[in-house]
Amino acid sequence: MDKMHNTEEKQEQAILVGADFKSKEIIEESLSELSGLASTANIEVLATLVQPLREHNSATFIGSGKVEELANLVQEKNADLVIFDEELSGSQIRNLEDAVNARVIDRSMLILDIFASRAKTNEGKLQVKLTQLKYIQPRLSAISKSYGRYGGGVGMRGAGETELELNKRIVRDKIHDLTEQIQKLKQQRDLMRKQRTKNNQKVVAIVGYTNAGKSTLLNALSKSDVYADDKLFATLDTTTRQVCLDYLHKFLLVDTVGFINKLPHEFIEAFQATLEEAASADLILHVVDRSNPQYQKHIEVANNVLNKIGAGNIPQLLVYNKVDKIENYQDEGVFVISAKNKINLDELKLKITSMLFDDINV
Ligand SMILES: Nc1nc2c(ncn2[C@@H]2O[C@H](COP(=O)(O)OP(=O)(O)OP(=O)(O)O)[C@@H](O)[C@H]2O)c(=O)[nH]1
Ligand SMILES: [Mg+2]
Repeated sequence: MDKMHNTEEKQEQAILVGADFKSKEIIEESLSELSGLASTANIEVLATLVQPLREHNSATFIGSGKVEELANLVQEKNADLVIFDEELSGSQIRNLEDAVNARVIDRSMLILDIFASRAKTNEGKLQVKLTQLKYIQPRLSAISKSYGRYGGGVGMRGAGETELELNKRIVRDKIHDLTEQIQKLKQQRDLMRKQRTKNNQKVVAIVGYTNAGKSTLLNALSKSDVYADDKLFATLDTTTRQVCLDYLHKFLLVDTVGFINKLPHEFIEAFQATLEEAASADLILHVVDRSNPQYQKHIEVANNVLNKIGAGNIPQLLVYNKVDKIENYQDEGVFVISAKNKINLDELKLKITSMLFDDINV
């Protein structure tokens, strides 16, 4: 049982829907990731529905025949939740709920729900709440109607926790208030960064897809004990540790929140303060779970986010992690490690240091 969630809470049972202009295989791959997100949020997946789209139905996202199929499936399986893998508008949520007679949420709402249960620091919590409220704002009437009908549950935890809070003015005021609080924290971070630059402190940011092994690597390189887990989005708060090659060559290593495909764009706005740690680093250590069949897609997603936050031009060291899980790994000319089994980590430390300091060569 996920200790972050209330154990008294009834486990929700859901049907997942993947509908996109992509091929059936790509939709299914994305649905299997959605399924992983669902189980992270303690949701039982009863069935999945796949529809390669030719056109969007503006009212219900999927076509009317598929809506009927979904409604039947909901009834047959006795599901209480439907999760779409694509972003839905407020009116699509409302129309779909009317048609299928169950609560409807989308991938972003699920991701934000997981974020809400993971954030531990004050800054992390503020940023998650701001992202949620920004996401809810344009969908407010549909979401408050849904709340009135079905009550809370996954997708609603952490943001507007009561029907009363799902009020236009309250949401707007909260967004304003949170933005101000985050701005203050950002100023503190800026100050700390200036101090680091003054002291000529080198900073290395570990970035990558969620579950790549970033926190495990931070722990292994700095011999510390940051929470690492086989769950999506185990880390939502930045942690910084010092790593020393010798007393002259040291750097700060920053762990960051993991990236995922189809991350809501509100995330980047709200997490700006945290992501700036990566955007202002001297080196990006891009960690990849090489044992995941989707690893190339993961690299692409991470690079897209890095570009969006203005970190696209920072020197980057790509490392393939979890090579211990691959039988007969063939050298692909990329630095390979196992953070968990501590393979190649001294070499990695030396490589990083050589990229940061001119007087170290490898
Ligand atoms: N087999 C194997 N497992 C690893 C390796 N590195 C990390 N893991 C496992 O992968 C899972 C995820 O590791 P984390 O360090 O939490 O990953 P993360 O990138 O910080 O994930 P988020 O914070 O959720 O984005 C954990 O169960 C780790 O034990 C490795 O080299 N080999
Ligand atoms: Mg982590």
